[in-house]
Amino acid sequence: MKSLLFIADLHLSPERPDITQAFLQFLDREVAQHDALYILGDLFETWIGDDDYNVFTETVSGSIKTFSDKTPVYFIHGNRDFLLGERFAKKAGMTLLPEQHTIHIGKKSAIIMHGDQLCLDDVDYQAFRKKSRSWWWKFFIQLLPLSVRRKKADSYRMQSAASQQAKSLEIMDVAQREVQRILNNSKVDMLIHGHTHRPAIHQVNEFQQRIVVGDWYEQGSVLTLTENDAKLVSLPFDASFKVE
Ligand SMILES: [Mn+2]
Repeated sequence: MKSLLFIADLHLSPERPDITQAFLQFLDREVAQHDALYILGDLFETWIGDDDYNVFTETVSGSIKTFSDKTPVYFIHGNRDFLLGERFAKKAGMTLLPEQHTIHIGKKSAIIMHGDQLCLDDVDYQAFRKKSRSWWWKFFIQLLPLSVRRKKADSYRMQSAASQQAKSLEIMDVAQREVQRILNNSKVDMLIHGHTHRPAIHQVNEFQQRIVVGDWYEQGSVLTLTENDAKLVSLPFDASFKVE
């Protein structure tokens, strides 16, 4: 039967080789076992441009390429890696998708996204998001030397960590009214996203579910979707790491 895999929020970085290792093992074991892999954003902890390549990024792109030679890989940008571009995607054999995309599996349909756009109550973040996703902002930022971009990314990460501590959990979670609006307007069976790091399958109403894929901070989180079933598993970073 057709099966699709979904992951999000791996936040890969050279500082956390254990997560990278778990991801590479995951790719190795799941290759050619499913019909597609969807990466729903924040694959990387930071991404300052496709011109910033090194042993770490080459290892990751090479491993995704080996996987995508057998199984298609689709990527939706997260709030950490929205500067990831066609050049890296091509190298990894991934297809970039728009920030909101509808997929079909058998008779079922799902809207997929990173999920940061659902957090409407985080007003400061939404303002930054609007600016930073504009073509002119991306264009000008990529003209800056890598060292300057790196400094900006570091200071943005520190600022956002500090402001997150001051914000309530409700503000940083999805706004239910936005979930309702999207589900009402579309009539899909599922809304699938990451970003909030709160893995769960929510029954929003009689017919529609919201599925949140978890992060990879202390364990892996993988959603396997077939026409009849949605299975969300959390898997430890060790040899037992296997999706059924
Ligand atoms: Mn995110």
